Amino acid sequence: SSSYNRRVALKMFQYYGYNAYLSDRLSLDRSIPDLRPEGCRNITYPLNLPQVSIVFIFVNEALSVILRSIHSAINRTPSQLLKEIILVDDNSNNNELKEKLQDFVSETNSQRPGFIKMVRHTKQEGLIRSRVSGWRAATAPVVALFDAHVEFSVGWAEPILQRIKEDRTRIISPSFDNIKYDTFEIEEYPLSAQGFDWELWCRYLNPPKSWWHQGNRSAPIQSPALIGCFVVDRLYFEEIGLLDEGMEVYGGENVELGIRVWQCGGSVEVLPCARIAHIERAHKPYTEDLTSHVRRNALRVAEVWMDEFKSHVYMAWNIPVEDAGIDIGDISERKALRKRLQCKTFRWYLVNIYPEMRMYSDTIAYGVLKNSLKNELCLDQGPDNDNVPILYLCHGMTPQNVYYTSTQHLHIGLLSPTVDDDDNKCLVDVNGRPRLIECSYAAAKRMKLHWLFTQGGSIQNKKSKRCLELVVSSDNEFGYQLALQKCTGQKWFISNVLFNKHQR
Ligand SMILES: [Mn+2]
Repeated sequence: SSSYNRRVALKMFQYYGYNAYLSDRLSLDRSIPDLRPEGCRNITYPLNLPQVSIVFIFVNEALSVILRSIHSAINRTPSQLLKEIILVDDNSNNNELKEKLQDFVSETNSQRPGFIKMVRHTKQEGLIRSRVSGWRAATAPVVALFDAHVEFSVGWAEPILQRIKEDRTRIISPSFDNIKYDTFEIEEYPLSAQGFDWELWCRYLNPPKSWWHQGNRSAPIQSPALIGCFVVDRLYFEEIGLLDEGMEVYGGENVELGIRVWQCGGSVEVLPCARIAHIERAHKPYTEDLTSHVRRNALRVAEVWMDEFKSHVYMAWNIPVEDAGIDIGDISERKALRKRLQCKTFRWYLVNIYPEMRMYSDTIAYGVLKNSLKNELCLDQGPDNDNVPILYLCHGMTPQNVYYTSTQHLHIGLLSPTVDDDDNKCLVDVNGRPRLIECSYAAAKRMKLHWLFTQGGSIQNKKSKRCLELVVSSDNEFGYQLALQKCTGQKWFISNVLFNKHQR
């Protein structure tokens, strides 16, 4: 019955993070729209391009989704260029990935011996070591490392293989479109470079101005980092240090690779003519708490690669730079790698490769901000669409992030990662009321956004002389509300004070 089918479909959705019930009913050989920009279709490529091994990694993925990834790889890669397909099963526990997948592999290999290789982990190693396992099994001169929930667009391989043939130190990402997790329709994404924020979550970026100025939509887009799937010269990948295998589960490895390749003499680019559709799952299958793994991996990147900017990562995660209480594992090998490759500084990388990244070097204190009158309450940005800061029970998540700068600004909430999204909120005295206003706007309008504050002291507006204080309020569920008033000597404490040597 249809209500039975709906229940099955819902269960499958909850398990996989996409509509696997629908996927099981779609053709494995379906075509997807050709979304390449103008100019890509009439490029001719040399006949002697290097061969590629395509690696698909997965854990508890729907069989039909894996098979569609494989079918589309075979259907849309010129057969003389596709040497082999490598499947890395990161210790999945769903049964259809055992016998049924093995049957498919055996049948394919009976016609083309050794064409599909199967690597199975006997314990879960996470996405990062899974990609490296796939690379280890690969034998073609070029390796493409992908998730197993993708569909290749026509002509995806040739432009990538040509760019790598020209220069083996280029690491290439295709341009991504989205396969909608509920309907499996293809959604076109705008052409983008790939970067990250200060927590080191990856994000799409508007391509650099120089690219727009060329006026050629098929030209490679220089990219600060990688979203996660990429194509690389097999031996160069080893020379440059593979991925950081000391990272666990998920996240950060793509950012680390991008930073490392640039700092150590290679480059990263996204090719508009190579397009791949990818399912952005509603949730990921690895673990309940991805965030703690992403954070740990991010701290490894900060400690090995970011020099004096490592504090930015700690600030973004709102944890102390010293004694954060997070075991990031052994990083001595990665530090030795950096030394051996004689890599450039992170400052060089920021200035030359990722100028869109916003620097916060003027931050002198950060964390949650508490008043000694009521220790369990924290300053909080309040409801999203409001500009009124509030007091709320301390939870230490993004809405309670506070940053105090040497320019005497108090930023509340998320730090904008790039210079393009100019939406940092500053605490401002607006007619005697505390308000949150975009810092750049408040500065341009010469509003009262400068505050005098030292640890354990008052927070006093430099111009109005009013202090940010707590006043008793019976309407408020916590018994207090924020006010700007004549200073009575209330004391404020912020979790982390940076002793910045430029400060003195
Ligand atoms: Mn994915």
